[in-house]
Amino acid sequence: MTDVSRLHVPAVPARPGERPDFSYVGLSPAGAVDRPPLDVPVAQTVALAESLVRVLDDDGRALGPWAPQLSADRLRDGLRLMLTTRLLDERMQRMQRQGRISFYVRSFGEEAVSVAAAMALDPQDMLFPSYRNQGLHVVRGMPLVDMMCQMLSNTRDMCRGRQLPVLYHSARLRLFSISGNLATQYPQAVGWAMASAIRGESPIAAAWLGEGSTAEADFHHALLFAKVYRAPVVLNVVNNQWAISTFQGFAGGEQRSFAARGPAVGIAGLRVDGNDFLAVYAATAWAAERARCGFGATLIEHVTYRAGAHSTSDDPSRYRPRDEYEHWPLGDPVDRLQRHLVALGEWDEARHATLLQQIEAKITADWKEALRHGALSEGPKLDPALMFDDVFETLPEHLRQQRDELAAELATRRDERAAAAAASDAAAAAAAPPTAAAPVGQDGS
Ligand SMILES: Cc1ncc(C[n+]2csc(CCOP(=O)(O)OP(=O)(O)O)c2C)c(N)n1
Ligand SMILES: [Mg+2]
Repeated sequence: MTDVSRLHVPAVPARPGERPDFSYVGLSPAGAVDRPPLDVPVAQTVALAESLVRVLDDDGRALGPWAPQLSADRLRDGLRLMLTTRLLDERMQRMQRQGRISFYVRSFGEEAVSVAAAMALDPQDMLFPSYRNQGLHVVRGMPLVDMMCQMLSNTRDMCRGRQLPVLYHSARLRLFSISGNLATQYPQAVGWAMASAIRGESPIAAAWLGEGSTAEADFHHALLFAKVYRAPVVLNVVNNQWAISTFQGFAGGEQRSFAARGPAVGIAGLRVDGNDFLAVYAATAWAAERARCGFGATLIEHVTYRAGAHSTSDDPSRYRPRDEYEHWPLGDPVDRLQRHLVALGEWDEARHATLLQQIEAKITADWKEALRHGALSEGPKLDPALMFDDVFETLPEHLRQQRDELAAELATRRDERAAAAAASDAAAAAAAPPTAAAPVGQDGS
């Protein structure tokens, strides 16, 4: 008999030292899920939201109705962009450990979620990323130097030192500024999409958040507005199984998928293998086309795994088995696309090794260039007075006072430094041995 007075607490599948257990992840074989027409009634997407759209099988073959028709060049682009994202990620993680940048968030293991989606969308579409979507910026062509300068908070930082590392933006590339406050990008994306529809324009919006962030009220408000106004938006939930140390079951992932929340409120839902480049590409293209045709929003759940720590401030060995990623049933997104290209006869080990070398060399050169604009402990520094700019058209009196006080303080410090430098120069000159022009003894001493 069930004890109704007992509170249900979702069980974590495995803690440190225990055997990883992913039996809770519902899988479908590659190619098994139907691809409905774009005008499919929302209620008929319930099954799609509970199954798993997969294209690539374990042998690297592309199967079934979702397999997108992509040229070998396009597939190689996808591989190059995912590898660029991954190697940048590895380098920045190391730079944080060396104390060169203050903080970093990796997207390791989740590269396909961002890279394939950005490639499937139109360059005019407006993207509202989370902090774990580096691949979106890489695909849109944000210079790696710009991303690095943002992480260094240096003189070329687009955020002028006002944001945590990884919260980049680019109005030109249509990449909305990333907020550290979870889920704010969802209502912003829906509002942007509504505005695009009101103006009769074709660009759509796309937003990403983690499964843990679906607990935020912003997620629910956004879904309601998107449903009511059939906003042209693609809403992505990246289910990487963890929200810092909190397992996806606590975010509501038990029994029903996150994608099922779409049809629950009247939005099409799709659950997709997030480590399958081709499946993410096809699902995004389908949802984008639906939105552009006026059939409304789609909620896509990308099933993936956060292969690294939450951030450089986290130690996952405290709360999950160390070898969990090795047991993840959906494999590694980069390996899987590579295997597909090899199976097609369009890639080999030698080309792969050359590509890795080229990307590493570019990252090294870009990092050197970024450092010229300043680092945490050396090089040019941002002017602290910048903190008063860009918020108010006319600076309020109390802030004007603070700015003046800061200017006076900085001037005093500059004078003190100059005086100290002059004093030390004079002391050095006094202690210096006589020059060749005045050898010892020649002046009578
Ligand atoms: C409104 C808000 N609440 C809490 C936090 C602290 N916080 C930062 S990231 C995070 C976990 C988010 O997990 P998830 O949404 O699954 O995204 P993931 O990090 O896995 O990509 C939390 C709780 C925050 N930044 N903002
Ligand atoms: Mg998560």
